[in-house]
Order: sequence, then structure tokens, then C-alpha cells
Amino acid sequence: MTIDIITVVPDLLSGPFSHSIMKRAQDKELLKVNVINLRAYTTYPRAQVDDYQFGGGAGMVMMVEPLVNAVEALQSKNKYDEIIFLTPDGETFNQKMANHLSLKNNLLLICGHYKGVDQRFRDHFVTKEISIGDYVLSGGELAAAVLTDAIGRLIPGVLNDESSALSDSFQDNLLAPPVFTRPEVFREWKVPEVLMSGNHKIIEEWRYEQSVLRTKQRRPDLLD
Ligand code: 6GU
Repeated sequence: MTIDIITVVPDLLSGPFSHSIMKRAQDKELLKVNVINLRAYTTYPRAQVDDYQFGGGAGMVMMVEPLVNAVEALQSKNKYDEIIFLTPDGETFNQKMANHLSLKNNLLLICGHYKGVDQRFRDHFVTKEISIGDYVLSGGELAAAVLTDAIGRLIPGVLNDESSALSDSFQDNLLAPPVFTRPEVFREWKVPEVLMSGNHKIIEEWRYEQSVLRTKQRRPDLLD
């Protein structure tokens, strides 16, 4: 899978994919992440990509022309399954969307900045608008990193057995159960006995009960 990301702050995206599971996904060539600097596609002086909004009001708006130049240049080389605009007024991202998007071959993510992007770009190029939650970020870059990570780790072959996505929180609408590792006793705090029993059947049952309990306590909305 290829994920191309258009941004005015490429430096923000140089770190997140260079470590851990995202690094492994790219080393195995299961995922390719390309960060594209929007300023390379503007024809305006001083690499300008934003301007004052018509009708007045505070905040700059990203201009349609550099965005279209960038997207059309990329489209001449790749066919995108989705062109996703990251914006707080988009559909709220969740595991189901991550699962769905992990089955695609080519995604293009557009990071908004300033007051937003010219609506004509959204109307004519964007196929999906996604938010990562009900709060406002300074730009779409961190949201693009969140999507890329959540999607990338679901690509078949990226996770090994022990980090298998099947036991993740949300994968079955349940939160993950508590986990423990050595030592068995720390400051009188003992690991639940069932986990030391060696009986895989009762361990699985305990984990499932703990998942349900935790979900009831913390996220009853998931059980509806
Ligand atoms: Cl996708 N972008 C911005 N700027 N803020 C956000 C967001 C996206 N999702 C939640 N807040």
C-alpha cells in the first residue's frame, strides 16, 4: 500500500513513520509513505499557498490552485482509491474505518492548515473527509500520522503474531483486558493467579470477562 501525504509542514511528518511498526512495514515494503511539500506546486511568488478569505474574517485559507496542481501531478502517476482531507468537521475516525482503508492500495491524504482549504477543492477532488476527534489541532499533519499508523499496522504481514491486531482494543468493540509481566510480585502487588495457572482455556475466559467489565465501566457506549 502507498500513502501519499500533501502538507505545508513536511518536517512534522519526518519522524512518526521512522520507528517501530511503521518502520518495519516500510522495511518489508508492505507500506510506502511519501510526504509531499505543497509549496513545490505553487506558481505564486514566495511559494505562497494561502490567502485571505473572501467575505472577510480572520484566518488564511489554503488556495485551490496549488492543491489542484499537486493532486493532478500525483494523479498522473498514481490512481488513488481515496483522496482524504483531514479536517475537524469530517467523519470521526474509528477502527472500522481503519480496517476498511487498510484494504486499499493507494491513499492520498491532504493536511489542512490555517482556517481551512478553499471549498472548491473539497467539492471537486476530495472523496472522503476525516476528523480524528472532537478537538482542534493546528493542522492535519498529526491526524494524517494517526491515520497512517492505524491503517498501516493492519496491512497483512505488518504485525507479527504477538502484536496481532485481533487482540486490540476496539477490534471486536471491546476494550483490551489488563496485562502483566515479570515480576510476579512487586511491592506486595501480585499478578492475578489465573494468569499463572497455565490453563489457557480459563485464561481466555478471564481475559474476555475483564474486557467486558472494562468496556462496561469505561465505554458502555461500545456495547450498545
Ligand atoms: Cl483531521 N484536523 C485538525 N486541524 N484538527 C482536528 C482534526 C483534523 N481532527 C480532530 N481535530
